[in-house]
Amino acid sequence: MTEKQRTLLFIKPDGVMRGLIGEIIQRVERKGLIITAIKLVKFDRQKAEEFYAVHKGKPFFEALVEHVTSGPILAMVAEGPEAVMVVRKLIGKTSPFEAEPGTIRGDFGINVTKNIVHASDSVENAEREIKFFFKEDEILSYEKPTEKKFAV
Ligand code: IDP
Ligand code: MG
Repeated sequence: MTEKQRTLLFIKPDGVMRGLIGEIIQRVERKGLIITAIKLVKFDRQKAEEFYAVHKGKPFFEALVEHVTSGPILAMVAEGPEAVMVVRKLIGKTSPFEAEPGTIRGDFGINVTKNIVHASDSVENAEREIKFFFKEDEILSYEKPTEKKFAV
C-alpha cells in the first residue's frame, strides 16, 4: 500500500552556488512530486549543529556544519506517494563517488561534504526536519489536476 508522505529536501550552498536550483527542482517535479513549501534561508551555526545533532562527534561534523552555514540553502517540502524513499532515490548515495549516474549526487557531486543536497531519511525525521524550516501554515495543501477525482 503506497502512502502519501512529505519529506524535507534542501539544496546545500554548493548546489545553490553552482546554479543547480532549477535542475534539482525540475527532477522533483518530473518525478511527479509536488512542492508544498519552499524557502531560501541561511543556517546559523547553532541551527546547523542542532539539525545535524545525530552526527555530532563524527570526524566530518565540523566540515559539514562549516559548509551548510557558508551560504544560502533552498529548503523545500516535497509531497507524494512514498515521498521519503522516492526523494532519497532521486538524490542517490551520500558519497557522490558511489552515487549512481542519473541521481542528483551521482550527476553533479564530487565531494562528500559538498554533495549538493540533503533529504530526510525516514518519515519521523522528515516531520522533525520540516518543522526546522517551516511553520505548518507555510505548507500548502493542493492536488495536481490529474489527480482530482472529478475532472472539470
Ligand atoms: P545523507 O546526507 O546521505 O543522509 P548522512 O550520513 O546523514 O548522509 O550525513 C550527513 C552529511 O554529512 C552528508 O550529506 C555528507 O555531506 C556528510 N558526511 C557523511 N558522511 C561523511 C564522510 O564520511 N565524510 C565527509 N562527509 C560526510
Ligand atoms: Mg542523513
